[in-house]
Amino acid sequence: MNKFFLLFSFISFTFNLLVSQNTVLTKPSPQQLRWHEMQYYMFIHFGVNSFTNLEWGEGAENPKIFNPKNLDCNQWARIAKKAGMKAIILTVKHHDGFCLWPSAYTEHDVSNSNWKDGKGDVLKELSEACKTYGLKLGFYISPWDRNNPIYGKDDQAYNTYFNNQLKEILTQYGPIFEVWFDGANGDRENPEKYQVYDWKGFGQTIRTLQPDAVIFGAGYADLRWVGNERGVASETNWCTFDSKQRNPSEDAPIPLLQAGIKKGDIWWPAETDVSIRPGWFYHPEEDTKVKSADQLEKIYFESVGRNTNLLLNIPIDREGLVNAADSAALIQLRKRLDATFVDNEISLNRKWKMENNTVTIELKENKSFDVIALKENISQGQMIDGWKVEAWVNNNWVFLGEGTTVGFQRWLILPKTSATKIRIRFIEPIPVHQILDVKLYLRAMANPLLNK
Ligand code: FUL
Repeated sequence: MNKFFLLFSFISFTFNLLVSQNTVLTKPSPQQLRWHEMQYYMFIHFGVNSFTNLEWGEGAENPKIFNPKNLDCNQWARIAKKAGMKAIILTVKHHDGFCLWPSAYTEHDVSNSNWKDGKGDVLKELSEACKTYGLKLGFYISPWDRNNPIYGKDDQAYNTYFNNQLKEILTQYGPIFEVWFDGANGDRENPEKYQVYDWKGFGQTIRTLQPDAVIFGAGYADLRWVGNERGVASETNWCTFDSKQRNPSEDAPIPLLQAGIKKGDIWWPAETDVSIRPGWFYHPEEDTKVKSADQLEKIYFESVGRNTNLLLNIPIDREGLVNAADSAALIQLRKRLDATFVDNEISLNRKWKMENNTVTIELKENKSFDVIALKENISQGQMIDGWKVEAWVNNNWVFLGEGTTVGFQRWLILPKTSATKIRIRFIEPIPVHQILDVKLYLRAMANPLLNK
């Protein structure tokens, strides 16, 4: 009787533990899960600033100055595709309020520019180019608008204006995968221009008209900012966050944006954004300041390899084209990544088991490697909090490196090692099915910025 009771208690305790572990874990929405797969896509900053050499336009620019005589969105999309990117996000309206599509709600747009005698629509041309090249399309739209005279004077009227513009873009250009809300606002401290946004209303418009889209940044977003514009995600990076720390109108504290919050009650993963040049918009004097393949590879490792997606900005020049220096750097990066992650993958025996929180993996033959890539089954939530890698060398387990979180994907650079077996020791118990994938690679090209 006693034994049965003990056995029963043990089974019910284990069952409850499993159920509670499973139910407390916050999980991504299907839209977020699809977004995690995107990994790498192009940001494009383009507008009146491209012609005035400014980063933040004042809103008083004459729309006529916008005249990219050789604009070719197919060139942008062709380069993005060749670079291995999955999508393009265009700044359809930056802080200056100038719209790259002909909006029925303002005169401050392409229809009053000299480009194509006011008959052009950049967003339309880009949406067609993206379709041709099999890329997804997203847009950046700045809520802060320095052109619109009612901004900050009549909250409701401006919110209606902004909402109407969202409706135009969300209904006339096909599927949108991401809406990017910029939190920047140079008038935040100016009581004359203090605008209270209707974040709930904007969110509803997006959910209703494009239910598959994810929202970045401000408002009730699906994705959080990574906390810097340098292209570096934190080594410890939880996809979860505490809903009480997410304020729709203000950035959460930077350290929290960087690391996320373990076992938070909302899935709010980080997206990394950075420009290939010092500025976001095109400035001719920056043609010689395009990031090198070494710098870009470091950024890629520290974003895509640290559980975020990389949104890499390529400014469009005054002709309406991606500059040759930028496209050359993008293609060099692609070649380098493929040489490592396509050509230099080390085959592993896939029948691995978890014993004592440790997974041991045999290599199909003795091979050299210097990168380990782990993936976690995030459809069930994020759990892994610490791990160490060891290799079987000269009949001994030799420590190679360690990490904290994994999430969708984590790459760790290791000392170059030849071995027939590796093992990963997890600090906290995790079910074996939480580890989705383990891969080893040998980096094809030396990069002084990436060596430990
Ligand atoms: C910032 C903006 O102020 C910059 O101009 C740029 O658009 C960047 C991506 O976001 O908040």
